[in-house]
Amino acid sequence: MATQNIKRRRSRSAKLVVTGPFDAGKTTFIRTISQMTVLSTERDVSTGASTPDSRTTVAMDFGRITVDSDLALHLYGTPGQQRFEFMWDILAEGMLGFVLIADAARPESLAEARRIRQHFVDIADVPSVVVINKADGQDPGTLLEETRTGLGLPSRVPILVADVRERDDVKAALLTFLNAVLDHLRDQPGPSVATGTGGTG
Ligand SMILES: Nc1nc2c(ncn2[C@@H]2O[C@H](COP(=O)(O)OP(=O)(O)O)[C@@H](O)[C@H]2O)c(=O)[nH]1
Ligand SMILES: [Mg+2]
Repeated sequence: MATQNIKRRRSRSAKLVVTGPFDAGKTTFIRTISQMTVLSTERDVSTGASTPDSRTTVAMDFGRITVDSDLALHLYGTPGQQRFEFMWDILAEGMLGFVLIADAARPESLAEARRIRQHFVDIADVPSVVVINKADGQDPGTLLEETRTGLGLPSRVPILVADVRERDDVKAALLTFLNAVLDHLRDQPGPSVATGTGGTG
């Protein structure tokens, strides 16, 4: 049988969590860039007496993008409603990092974005990038400054303005994230000199 080489050629995948406040653009981000049909678990939002007029993700969105022949990014969008917050920890397990989407059309959601960011930072010391969505004509410089301040973002965390409906913008966000991963690896202590202990050969 000539299947051995095929079995050995193992391509890697990495998990990227896409999070942010309700309606910020998480599902759109994943739909814009994913190469496969996005698996979404959206339901109508129940807002008490009013009729449902929008949809929200109740468990997760899942999408996938190939970075090169050896690496695929698996994108997991978090649910927005508080009663599904238990999903955050499940989705965060083993993540390479996360994208936080801020909503420039609703500056009051910044406090919520900050709380969400803190939740993921507490789970793992991983690289992240902040994407400011729905800028729609607002001054980018001001937005970048105010969002960084509002989130209490450390200078090492990159932040950019994007329209997540645009493929090039989402690509730019993912490239910024991957560069942050490289920076993060550079900052880690180098690999210890392995001299055979513990190796299984
Ligand atoms: N004006 C504007 N609307 C956007 C933008 N990105 C997404 N939306 C809209 O915002 C709504 C919520 O987006 P969605 O991706 O479902 O948000 P989620 O709750 O974070 O998953 C949808 O109706 C999108 O079409 C943007 O850049 N500008
Ligand atoms: Mg959603």
